Amino acid sequence: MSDEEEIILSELNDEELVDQMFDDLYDGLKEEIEEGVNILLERGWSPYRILTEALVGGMTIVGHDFRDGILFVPEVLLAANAMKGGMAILKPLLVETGAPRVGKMVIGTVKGDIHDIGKNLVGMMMEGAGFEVVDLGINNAVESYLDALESEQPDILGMSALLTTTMPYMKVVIDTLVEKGLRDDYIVLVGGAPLNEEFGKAIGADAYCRDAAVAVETAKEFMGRKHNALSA
Ligand code: B1M
Repeated sequence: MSDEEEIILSELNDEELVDQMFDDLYDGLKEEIEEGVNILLERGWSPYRILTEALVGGMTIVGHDFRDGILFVPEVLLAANAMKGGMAILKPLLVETGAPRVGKMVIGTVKGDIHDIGKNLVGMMMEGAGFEVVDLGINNAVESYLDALESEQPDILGMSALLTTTMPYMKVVIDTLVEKGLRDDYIVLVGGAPLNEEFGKAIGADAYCRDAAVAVETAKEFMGRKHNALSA
């Protein structure tokens, strides 16, 4: 195909379209990503499938090339912006309107860390599962979490970190909760690419969540336990 030949997304089959979306995400083409998401929706793909297979799949490729020094921060920012365009279309579809509230979560990315795509995804999926979500955004110091816990009175505190240099800050937050005698008032869930189960245990979190779907399942499980304990 010559460079001048325009690709008509709607003429591609599903597999070709997803491959093209990987390329468009890589190139930071927000409008094309939005169009691709809409086409897949029209073809009956579930919002969750589009999110995981087309968007997260594409972002994984971006991540590899970022790691390998093929892509740099400006390009990755463009890719992130394109991904957010797609996520914005999916968000209302993942959020079941009128679903009974199963719990409330405050979530934020920790101090020193500005990665927010994964956190946003977790927030969206939690809302979709009927949780009320208060998003504190990025770069949260311990005070920001404490203020939100006091004003919002959530069931769950969620923390996200994408850097090996920022993940230890989660322990600072949990230790502060312990010092203030507040630790047992909340279910603390942590997540982010560099974390693992062992780390979650070591810092005193209730659970490490590998991805957004696991975060939802874990949150539901802990809410079930909380309700059982209260009604016992
Ligand atoms: Co950054 N970055 N970045 N970056 N970036 C990573 C994380 C990195 C792994 C890339 C690499 O080298 N391969 C690397 C970290 C290395 C390390 O520490 N081990 C890295 C680096 C080094 C950096 C900078 C230091 C680069 C620089 O400036 N030299 C810098 C740091 C800035 C800072 O934070 N202070 C930086 C900057 C950026 C951008 C701003 C360009 C951009 C962020 C844009 C944004 O978020 N708005 C960016 C991006 C996009 C990435 C990669 C490519 C993609 C992250 C992402 O969005 N993934 C990333 C490489 C990678 O992870 N593959 C990388 C998609 C997302 C859906 O997955 O975030 O893992 P993830 O979330 C998942 C799960 O982890 C989990 O569920 C989510 C959904 O399934 N989860 C939770 C996440 N949070 C949770 C919270 C929960 C539960 C589950 O609470 C209950």
